[in-house]
Amino acid sequence: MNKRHYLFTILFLLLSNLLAEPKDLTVVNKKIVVNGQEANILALTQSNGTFGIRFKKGQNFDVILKNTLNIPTSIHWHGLILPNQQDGVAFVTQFPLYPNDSYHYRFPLVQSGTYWMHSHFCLQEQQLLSAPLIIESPEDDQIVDQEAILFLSDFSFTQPSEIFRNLRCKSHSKKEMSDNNHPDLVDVNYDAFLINLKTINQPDFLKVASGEKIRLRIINAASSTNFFIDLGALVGELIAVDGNRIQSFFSSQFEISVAQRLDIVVTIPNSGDIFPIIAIGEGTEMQAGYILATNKITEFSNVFKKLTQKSGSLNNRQEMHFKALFPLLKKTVDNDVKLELGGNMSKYIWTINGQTWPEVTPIIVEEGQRVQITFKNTTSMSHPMHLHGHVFQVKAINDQLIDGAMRDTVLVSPNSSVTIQFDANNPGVWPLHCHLLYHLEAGMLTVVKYKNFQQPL
Ligand SMILES: [Cu+2]
Repeated sequence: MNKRHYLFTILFLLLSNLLAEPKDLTVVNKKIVVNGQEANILALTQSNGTFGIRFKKGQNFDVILKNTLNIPTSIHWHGLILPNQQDGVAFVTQFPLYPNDSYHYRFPLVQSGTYWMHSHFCLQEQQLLSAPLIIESPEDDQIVDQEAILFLSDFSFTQPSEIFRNLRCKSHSKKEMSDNNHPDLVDVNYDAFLINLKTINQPDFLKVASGEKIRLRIINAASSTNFFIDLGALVGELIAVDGNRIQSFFSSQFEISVAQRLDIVVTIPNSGDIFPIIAIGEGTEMQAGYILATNKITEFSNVFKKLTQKSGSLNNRQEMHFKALFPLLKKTVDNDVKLELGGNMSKYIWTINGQTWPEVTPIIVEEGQRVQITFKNTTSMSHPMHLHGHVFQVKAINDQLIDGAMRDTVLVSPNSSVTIQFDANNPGVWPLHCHLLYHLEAGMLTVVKYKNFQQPL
Protein backbone atom coordinates (compact mmCIF):
# COMPACT_ATOMS: atom_id res chain seq x y z
CA MET A 1 0.00 0.00 0.00
CA ASN A 2 1.57 3.36 -0.96
CA LYS A 3 1.52 6.41 1.32
CA ARG A 4 -1.33 8.19 -0.46
CA HIS A 5 -3.48 5.07 -0.47
CA TYR A 6 -2.73 4.57 3.25
CA LEU A 7 -3.70 8.15 4.15
CA PHE A 8 -6.85 7.86 2.07
CA THR A 9 -7.79 4.62 3.88
CA ILE A 10 -7.27 6.24 7.31
CA LEU A 11 -9.35 9.27 6.29
CA PHE A 12 -12.08 7.05 4.90
CA LEU A 13 -12.23 5.01 8.13
CA LEU A 14 -12.33 8.14 10.30
CA LEU A 15 -15.16 9.59 8.24
CA SER A 16 -17.09 6.32 8.03
CA ASN A 17 -16.78 5.85 11.81
CA LEU A 18 -18.09 9.37 12.38
CA LEU A 19 -21.00 8.97 9.98
CA ALA A 20 -21.82 5.30 10.61
CA GLU A 21 -25.07 4.28 12.18
CA PRO A 22 -24.78 1.56 14.81
CA LYS A 23 -25.55 -1.94 13.58
CA ASP A 24 -28.60 -3.60 15.11
CA LEU A 25 -28.30 -7.07 16.56
CA THR A 26 -31.31 -8.80 18.04
CA VAL A 27 -31.56 -11.89 20.20
CA VAL A 28 -34.62 -13.83 19.02
CA ASN A 29 -36.40 -17.16 19.22
CA LYS A 30 -36.10 -19.03 15.94
CA LYS A 31 -37.29 -22.29 14.40
CA ILE A 32 -35.10 -24.53 12.27
CA VAL A 33 -35.59 -28.03 10.89
CA VAL A 34 -33.16 -30.76 11.95
CA ASN A 35 -33.47 -34.31 10.60
CA GLY A 36 -36.97 -33.45 9.34
CA GLN A 37 -38.16 -32.29 12.76
CA GLU A 38 -38.86 -28.71 13.83
CA ALA A 39 -36.60 -27.35 16.56
CA ASN A 40 -36.73 -24.18 18.65
CA ILE A 41 -33.43 -22.36 18.92
CA LEU A 42 -32.19 -18.92 19.95
CA ALA A 43 -30.46 -16.72 17.41
CA LEU A 44 -28.64 -13.43 16.83
CA THR A 45 -30.07 -11.64 13.82
CA GLN A 46 -29.53 -8.39 11.96
CA SER A 47 -32.38 -6.62 10.22
CA ASN A 48 -30.44 -6.72 6.93
CA GLY A 49 -30.36 -10.53 7.11
CA THR A 50 -26.54 -10.91 7.30
CA PHE A 51 -25.45 -14.22 8.82
CA GLY A 52 -23.63 -12.91 11.86
CA ILE A 53 -22.00 -9.52 11.75
CA ARG A 54 -19.21 -8.00 9.63
CA PHE A 55 -16.86 -5.08 10.10
CA LYS A 56 -13.87 -3.61 8.35
CA LYS A 57 -10.55 -3.40 10.16
CA GLY A 58 -10.23 -0.03 11.91
CA GLN A 59 -13.98 0.54 12.15
CA ASN A 60 -15.64 0.92 15.49
CA PHE A 61 -17.55 -2.02 16.89
CA ASP A 62 -20.79 -0.07 17.11
CA VAL A 63 -23.71 -2.34 17.87
CA ILE A 64 -27.04 -1.97 19.61
CA LEU A 65 -27.91 -5.35 21.06
CA LYS A 66 -31.58 -5.94 21.85
CA ASN A 67 -33.04 -8.83 23.79
CA THR A 68 -36.50 -9.89 22.56
CA LEU A 69 -36.55 -13.10 24.63
CA ASN A 70 -38.62 -13.35 27.79
CA ILE A 71 -35.48 -14.35 29.73
CA PRO A 72 -32.16 -12.53 30.28
CA THR A 73 -29.12 -13.07 28.07
CA SER A 74 -25.54 -11.86 27.75
CA ILE A 75 -23.50 -11.89 24.54
CA HIS A 76 -19.70 -12.26 24.50
CA TRP A 77 -17.61 -11.13 21.51
CA HIS A 78 -15.24 -14.08 21.37
CA GLY A 79 -11.60 -13.30 20.66
CA LEU A 80 -11.87 -9.53 20.58
CA ILE A 81 -9.46 -7.26 22.43
CA LEU A 82 -11.96 -4.85 23.93
CA PRO A 83 -12.72 -2.76 27.04
CA ASN A 84 -13.45 -5.03 30.01
CA GLN A 85 -16.92 -3.66 30.73
CA GLN A 86 -18.11 -4.58 27.21
CA ASP A 87 -16.94 -8.21 27.27
CA GLY A 88 -20.46 -9.52 27.80
CA VAL A 89 -20.00 -12.06 30.58
CA ALA A 90 -23.00 -11.98 32.91
CA PHE A 91 -22.07 -11.18 36.50
CA VAL A 92 -18.36 -10.87 35.73
CA THR A 93 -18.06 -7.88 33.39
CA GLN A 94 -21.70 -6.86 32.93
CA PHE A 95 -25.14 -7.42 34.27
CA PRO A 96 -27.27 -9.63 32.02
CA LEU A 97 -29.38 -8.01 29.33
CA TYR A 98 -32.94 -8.34 30.61
CA PRO A 99 -36.01 -8.88 28.36
CA ASN A 100 -36.80 -5.90 26.10
CA ASP A 101 -33.60 -4.12 27.15
CA SER A 102 -30.93 -2.86 24.76
CA TYR A 103 -27.24 -2.17 25.26
CA HIS A 104 -25.06 -0.02 23.04
CA TYR A 105 -21.61 -1.55 22.54
CA ARG A 106 -18.99 0.83 21.17
CA PHE A 107 -15.23 0.33 21.01
CA PRO A 108 -12.49 0.48 18.37
CA LEU A 109 -11.62 -2.74 16.52
CA VAL A 110 -7.89 -3.38 16.73
CA GLN A 111 -7.87 -6.78 15.01
CA SER A 112 -9.01 -8.43 11.81
CA GLY A 113 -9.97 -12.00 11.00
CA THR A 114 -12.50 -14.66 11.92
CA TYR A 115 -14.23 -14.34 15.29
CA TRP A 116 -17.64 -15.20 16.67
CA MET A 117 -20.15 -14.16 19.28
CA HIS A 118 -22.15 -16.28 21.66
CA SER A 119 -24.25 -16.23 24.78
CA HIS A 120 -22.24 -16.34 27.99
CA PHE A 121 -25.36 -16.85 30.08
CA CYS A 122 -26.37 -20.22 31.54
CA LEU A 123 -26.63 -22.91 28.82
CA GLN A 124 -27.99 -20.71 26.00
CA GLU A 125 -25.00 -21.48 23.80
CA GLN A 126 -26.36 -25.04 23.45
CA GLN A 127 -29.57 -23.50 22.07
CA LEU A 128 -27.33 -22.20 19.28
CA LEU A 129 -27.28 -18.60 20.48
CA SER A 130 -24.13 -17.76 18.53
CA ALA A 131 -23.10 -16.33 15.15
CA PRO A 132 -20.01 -15.40 13.10
CA LEU A 133 -18.21 -12.11 13.74
CA ILE A 134 -15.95 -11.23 10.82
CA ILE A 135 -13.51 -8.33 10.62
CA GLU A 136 -12.35 -7.87 7.04
CA SER A 137 -8.95 -6.44 6.25
CA PRO A 138 -7.97 -4.79 2.95
CA GLU A 139 -5.48 -7.63 2.34
CA ASP A 140 -8.31 -10.21 2.47
CA ASP A 141 -9.61 -9.16 -0.94
CA GLN A 142 -6.17 -9.67 -2.43
CA ILE A 143 -5.77 -13.19 -1.05
CA VAL A 144 -8.91 -14.76 -2.48
CA ASP A 145 -11.75 -14.49 -5.00
CA GLN A 146 -14.55 -15.58 -2.65
CA GLU A 147 -15.04 -16.69 0.91
CA ALA A 148 -17.23 -19.22 2.66
CA ILE A 149 -18.18 -19.27 6.32
CA LEU A 150 -18.48 -22.75 7.85
CA PHE A 151 -20.15 -22.26 11.24
CA LEU A 152 -20.12 -25.58 13.12
CA SER A 153 -22.62 -26.47 15.84
CA ASP A 154 -23.72 -29.51 17.80
CA PHE A 155 -27.46 -29.95 18.13
CA SER A 156 -29.68 -31.90 20.52
CA PHE A 157 -33.45 -32.07 20.80
CA THR A 158 -32.93 -32.56 24.54
CA GLN A 159 -33.08 -29.37 26.62
CA PRO A 160 -29.58 -28.27 27.71
CA SER A 161 -30.63 -28.23 31.37
CA GLU A 162 -31.61 -31.88 31.02
CA ILE A 163 -28.32 -32.73 29.28
CA PHE A 164 -26.49 -31.17 32.23
CA ARG A 165 -28.68 -32.99 34.75
CA ASN A 166 -27.98 -36.28 32.97
CA LEU A 167 -24.25 -35.62 33.02
CA ARG A 168 -24.35 -34.92 36.74
CA CYS A 169 -26.80 -37.57 37.83
CA LYS A 170 -27.32 -40.42 35.43
CA SER A 171 -24.81 -41.40 32.81
CA HIS A 172 -21.70 -40.97 34.92
CA SER A 173 -23.07 -42.11 38.25
CA LYS A 174 -21.00 -45.28 38.21
CA LYS A 175 -18.39 -44.24 35.69
CA GLU A 176 -14.85 -43.67 36.83
CA MET A 177 -12.48 -41.43 34.95
CA SER A 178 -10.81 -43.30 32.09
CA ASP A 179 -7.07 -43.74 31.91
CA ASN A 180 -4.72 -42.10 29.46
CA ASN A 181 -5.07 -44.86 26.88
CA HIS A 182 -8.83 -44.43 26.85
CA PRO A 183 -9.56 -40.73 26.95
CA ASP A 184 -13.17 -39.63 27.38
CA LEU A 185 -13.87 -38.10 23.98
CA VAL A 186 -17.57 -37.56 24.21
CA ASP A 187 -19.80 -36.86 27.16
CA VAL A 188 -22.89 -35.64 25.29
CA ASN A 189 -24.61 -37.59 22.53
CA TYR A 190 -25.95 -35.19 19.95
CA ASP A 191 -28.75 -35.61 17.43
CA ALA A 192 -26.89 -33.80 14.66
CA PHE A 193 -23.88 -31.72 13.77
CA LEU A 194 -24.61 -28.65 11.68
CA ILE A 195 -22.73 -26.33 9.36
CA ASN A 196 -24.50 -22.98 8.98
CA LEU A 197 -27.48 -24.58 10.81
CA LYS A 198 -27.83 -27.29 8.12
CA THR A 199 -27.42 -31.05 8.42
CA ILE A 200 -25.35 -33.12 6.03
CA ASN A 201 -28.51 -34.26 4.20
CA GLN A 202 -29.33 -30.72 3.10
CA PRO A 203 -25.97 -28.97 3.28
CA ASP A 204 -25.04 -25.40 2.58
CA PHE A 205 -22.97 -24.78 -0.56
CA LEU A 206 -21.10 -22.14 -2.52
CA LYS A 207 -20.92 -21.84 -6.29
CA VAL A 208 -17.30 -21.61 -7.35
CA ALA A 209 -15.30 -21.64 -10.60
CA SER A 210 -12.18 -23.59 -11.62
CA GLY A 211 -9.01 -21.79 -10.62
CA GLU A 212 -10.75 -19.62 -8.01
CA LYS A 213 -9.18 -19.15 -4.59
CA ILE A 214 -11.66 -19.56 -1.76
CA ARG A 215 -11.10 -18.57 1.87
CA LEU A 216 -12.86 -20.95 4.25
CA ARG A 217 -13.61 -19.28 7.56
CA ILE A 218 -14.27 -22.30 9.80
CA ILE A 219 -15.69 -21.50 13.22
CA ASN A 220 -16.27 -24.20 15.83
CA ALA A 221 -19.30 -22.83 17.66
CA ALA A 222 -20.24 -26.22 19.10
CA SER A 223 -20.96 -26.43 22.80
CA SER A 224 -18.90 -29.52 23.45
CA THR A 225 -17.70 -31.12 20.21
CA ASN A 226 -14.23 -30.93 18.72
CA PHE A 227 -14.05 -31.68 15.01
CA PHE A 228 -11.78 -33.12 12.34
CA ILE A 229 -12.00 -31.12 9.11
CA ASP A 230 -11.48 -33.10 5.91
CA LEU A 231 -11.13 -31.12 2.67
CA GLY A 232 -11.27 -34.28 0.51
CA ALA A 233 -9.51 -33.71 -2.81
CA LEU A 234 -8.54 -30.14 -1.93
CA VAL A 235 -5.26 -29.09 -0.36
CA GLY A 236 -5.74 -26.30 2.14
CA GLU A 237 -3.34 -23.52 3.03
CA LEU A 238 -4.02 -22.68 6.67
CA ILE A 239 -3.24 -18.96 7.00
CA ALA A 240 -4.77 -18.05 10.37
CA VAL A 241 -5.97 -19.63 13.60
CA ASP A 242 -8.34 -17.83 15.98
CA GLY A 243 -8.14 -14.79 13.67
CA ASN A 244 -4.33 -14.54 13.91
CA ARG A 245 -2.08 -15.07 10.89
CA ILE A 246 0.34 -17.99 10.95
CA GLN A 247 3.07 -19.05 8.53
CA SER A 248 1.26 -21.07 5.85
CA PHE A 249 0.61 -24.70 6.80
CA PHE A 250 -0.56 -27.09 4.09
CA SER A 251 -2.78 -30.11 4.61
CA SER A 252 -6.13 -31.64 3.68
CA GLN A 253 -6.96 -32.55 7.26
CA PHE A 254 -7.18 -30.23 10.23
CA GLU A 255 -8.30 -30.36 13.83
CA ILE A 256 -10.45 -27.69 15.43
CA SER A 257 -11.40 -27.65 19.10
CA VAL A 258 -14.48 -26.02 20.53
CA ALA A 259 -14.32 -22.20 20.11
CA GLN A 260 -11.31 -22.21 17.75
CA ARG A 261 -11.29 -20.88 14.18
CA LEU A 262 -9.37 -21.87 11.06
CA ASP A 263 -8.87 -19.70 7.97
CA ILE A 264 -7.98 -22.00 5.09
CA VAL A 265 -7.38 -21.00 1.47
CA VAL A 266 -8.18 -23.59 -1.21
CA THR A 267 -7.80 -23.38 -4.98
CA ILE A 268 -10.53 -25.01 -7.06
CA PRO A 269 -8.91 -27.54 -9.43
CA ASN A 270 -9.61 -27.65 -13.17
CA SER A 271 -11.09 -31.13 -13.02
CA GLY A 272 -14.05 -32.12 -10.90
CA ASP A 273 -17.23 -30.18 -10.17
CA ILE A 274 -18.16 -31.01 -6.58
CA PHE A 275 -15.77 -30.54 -3.65
CA PRO A 276 -17.34 -31.70 -0.39
CA ILE A 277 -15.85 -30.61 2.92
CA ILE A 278 -16.69 -32.60 6.02
CA ALA A 279 -16.48 -31.97 9.74
CA ILE A 280 -16.39 -35.20 11.74
CA GLY A 281 -17.23 -34.99 15.43
CA GLU A 282 -14.39 -36.27 17.64
CA GLY A 283 -15.13 -39.75 18.95
CA THR A 284 -18.24 -40.16 16.76
CA GLU A 285 -19.21 -41.37 13.29
CA MET A 286 -21.41 -38.30 12.82
CA GLN A 287 -20.53 -35.54 10.42
CA ALA A 288 -21.64 -32.23 9.01
CA GLY A 289 -20.95 -31.17 5.44
CA TYR A 290 -20.43 -28.20 3.15
CA ILE A 291 -20.04 -28.18 -0.63
CA LEU A 292 -18.02 -26.10 -3.05
CA ALA A 293 -19.51 -26.74 -6.49
CA THR A 294 -18.88 -25.43 -9.99
CA ASN A 295 -22.46 -26.25 -11.03
CA LYS A 296 -25.81 -25.85 -9.34
CA ILE A 297 -26.47 -28.88 -7.16
CA THR A 298 -29.89 -30.45 -6.90
CA GLU A 299 -29.04 -33.92 -5.64
CA PHE A 300 -26.99 -34.35 -2.46
CA SER A 301 -27.52 -38.00 -1.63
CA ASN A 302 -24.31 -39.28 -3.24
CA VAL A 303 -22.03 -36.45 -2.21
CA PHE A 304 -21.20 -37.61 1.30
CA LYS A 305 -20.34 -41.16 2.33
CA LYS A 306 -21.68 -42.50 5.60
CA LEU A 307 -18.94 -43.15 8.12
CA THR A 308 -18.80 -46.67 9.49
CA GLN A 309 -16.26 -46.11 12.25
CA LYS A 310 -16.02 -43.66 15.10
CA SER A 311 -13.23 -41.12 14.74
CA GLY A 312 -10.32 -41.09 17.15
CA SER A 313 -9.19 -38.25 19.38
CA LEU A 314 -7.66 -34.92 18.51
CA ASN A 315 -4.00 -34.51 19.31
CA ASN A 316 -1.86 -31.39 19.31
CA ARG A 317 0.53 -32.65 16.62
CA GLN A 318 -0.40 -29.96 14.09
CA GLU A 319 -0.26 -27.30 16.78
CA MET A 320 3.45 -28.14 17.27
CA HIS A 321 4.10 -27.02 13.68
CA PHE A 322 2.14 -23.75 13.74
CA LYS A 323 4.27 -20.61 13.81
CA ALA A 324 2.85 -17.16 14.41
CA LEU A 325 3.42 -14.72 11.59
CA PHE A 326 3.52 -11.93 14.18
CA PRO A 327 4.77 -13.58 17.42
CA LEU A 328 5.14 -11.88 20.78
CA LEU A 329 8.34 -9.87 21.13
CA LYS A 330 11.02 -11.77 23.03
CA LYS A 331 10.80 -10.80 26.70
CA THR A 332 11.48 -12.47 30.02
CA VAL A 333 8.53 -13.79 31.95
CA ASP A 334 7.51 -11.60 34.91
CA ASN A 335 4.68 -13.73 36.23
CA ASP A 336 4.73 -17.52 35.94
CA VAL A 337 1.39 -19.17 36.71
CA LYS A 338 0.68 -22.90 36.99
CA LEU A 339 -2.88 -24.10 36.60
CA GLU A 340 -3.92 -27.68 37.18
CA LEU A 341 -6.99 -28.72 35.22
CA GLY A 342 -8.70 -31.33 37.32
CA GLY A 343 -11.97 -33.11 37.47
CA ASN A 344 -14.16 -35.77 38.79
CA MET A 345 -16.16 -37.56 36.11
CA SER A 346 -18.34 -39.43 38.59
CA LYS A 347 -19.52 -36.19 40.26
CA TYR A 348 -19.09 -34.25 37.02
CA ILE A 349 -17.09 -31.45 38.63
CA TRP A 350 -14.34 -29.75 36.66
CA THR A 351 -11.74 -27.66 38.46
CA ILE A 352 -8.87 -25.22 38.00
CA ASN A 353 -6.32 -25.62 40.81
CA GLY A 354 -8.92 -27.63 42.70
CA GLN A 355 -11.46 -24.77 42.71
CA THR A 356 -14.79 -24.24 40.98
CA TRP A 357 -16.36 -20.95 39.93
CA PRO A 358 -17.30 -18.67 41.62
CA GLU A 359 -15.21 -19.71 44.63
CA VAL A 360 -11.87 -19.18 42.93
CA THR A 361 -8.62 -17.39 43.75
CA PRO A 362 -8.10 -14.85 40.94
CA ILE A 363 -4.83 -14.88 38.99
CA ILE A 364 -3.37 -11.46 39.79
CA VAL A 365 -1.34 -9.75 37.08
CA GLU A 366 0.15 -6.27 36.81
CA GLU A 367 -0.08 -4.07 33.75
CA GLY A 368 3.08 -4.38 31.66
CA GLN A 369 3.94 -7.89 32.80
CA ARG A 370 4.74 -10.76 30.48
CA VAL A 371 2.54 -13.47 31.92
CA GLN A 372 3.13 -17.19 31.38
CA ILE A 373 0.48 -19.76 32.18
CA THR A 374 1.10 -23.51 32.13
CA PHE A 375 -2.02 -25.66 32.03
CA LYS A 376 -1.45 -29.16 33.34
CA ASN A 377 -4.38 -31.40 32.48
CA THR A 378 -4.66 -34.29 34.92
CA THR A 379 -8.00 -35.51 33.53
CA SER A 380 -8.99 -37.95 30.81
CA MET A 381 -10.87 -35.26 28.84
CA SER A 382 -9.32 -32.51 26.74
CA HIS A 383 -10.11 -28.92 27.69
CA PRO A 384 -10.14 -26.03 25.18
CA MET A 385 -8.95 -23.17 27.41
CA HIS A 386 -10.04 -19.65 26.47
CA LEU A 387 -8.74 -16.33 27.80
CA HIS A 388 -10.90 -13.24 27.33
CA GLY A 389 -9.66 -9.82 26.20
CA HIS A 390 -6.15 -10.93 25.14
CA VAL A 391 -4.32 -12.84 22.47
CA PHE A 392 -1.71 -15.30 23.74
CA GLN A 393 1.07 -17.26 22.10
CA VAL A 394 1.44 -21.04 22.47
CA LYS A 395 5.00 -21.46 23.78
CA ALA A 396 5.24 -25.14 24.74
CA ILE A 397 3.35 -28.41 24.49
CA ASN A 398 4.38 -31.10 26.98
CA ASP A 399 7.46 -29.00 27.81
CA GLN A 400 8.59 -29.02 24.18
CA LEU A 401 9.26 -25.37 23.38
CA ILE A 402 7.71 -23.84 20.25
CA ASP A 403 7.28 -20.36 18.83
CA GLY A 404 3.68 -21.29 18.22
CA ALA A 405 0.48 -19.65 17.03
CA MET A 406 -1.17 -16.58 18.54
CA ARG A 407 -4.57 -17.73 19.78
CA ASP A 408 -7.42 -17.06 22.17
CA THR A 409 -8.32 -20.74 22.70
CA VAL A 410 -5.89 -23.64 23.07
CA LEU A 411 -6.66 -27.33 23.45
CA VAL A 412 -5.03 -29.03 26.41
CA SER A 413 -5.10 -32.78 25.69
CA PRO A 414 -5.70 -35.40 28.41
CA ASN A 415 -2.73 -35.84 30.74
CA SER A 416 -0.76 -33.17 28.85
CA SER A 417 0.50 -29.68 29.45
CA VAL A 418 0.41 -26.51 27.37
CA THR A 419 2.26 -23.27 28.12
CA ILE A 420 1.07 -19.91 26.84
CA GLN A 421 2.34 -16.35 27.22
CA PHE A 422 0.65 -12.98 26.87
CA ASP A 423 1.37 -9.35 27.62
CA ALA A 424 -0.82 -7.90 30.36
CA ASN A 425 -1.89 -4.79 28.48
CA ASN A 426 -5.66 -4.68 28.86
CA PRO A 427 -6.73 -3.95 32.46
CA GLY A 428 -9.82 -5.68 33.75
CA VAL A 429 -11.18 -8.85 35.26
CA TRP A 430 -10.99 -11.42 32.48
CA PRO A 431 -12.52 -14.90 32.47
CA LEU A 432 -10.15 -17.81 31.76
CA HIS A 433 -12.12 -21.00 31.29
CA CYS A 434 -12.72 -24.31 29.60
CA HIS A 435 -14.95 -23.69 26.59
CA LEU A 436 -16.78 -27.01 26.86
CA LEU A 437 -20.14 -25.60 27.93
CA TYR A 438 -20.90 -28.27 30.53
CA HIS A 439 -17.42 -28.08 32.05
CA LEU A 440 -17.87 -24.31 32.29
CA GLU A 441 -21.28 -24.80 33.89
CA ALA A 442 -19.71 -27.27 36.31
CA GLY A 443 -17.26 -24.61 37.50
CA MET A 444 -14.19 -24.72 35.22
CA LEU A 445 -13.68 -20.95 35.17
CA THR A 446 -11.31 -18.59 36.90
CA VAL A 447 -10.39 -14.94 36.30
CA VAL A 448 -7.24 -13.03 35.43
CA LYS A 449 -7.50 -9.85 37.51
CA TYR A 450 -5.30 -6.82 37.08
CA LYS A 451 -3.89 -5.55 40.37
CA ASN A 452 -5.73 -2.43 41.56
CA PHE A 453 -8.41 -2.74 38.86
CA GLN A 454 -11.72 -1.65 40.29
CA GLN A 455 -14.53 -3.63 38.75
CA PRO A 456 -17.36 -1.33 37.67
CA LEU A 457 -20.10 -3.90 38.33
CU1 LIG B 1 -13.19 -28.82 30.06
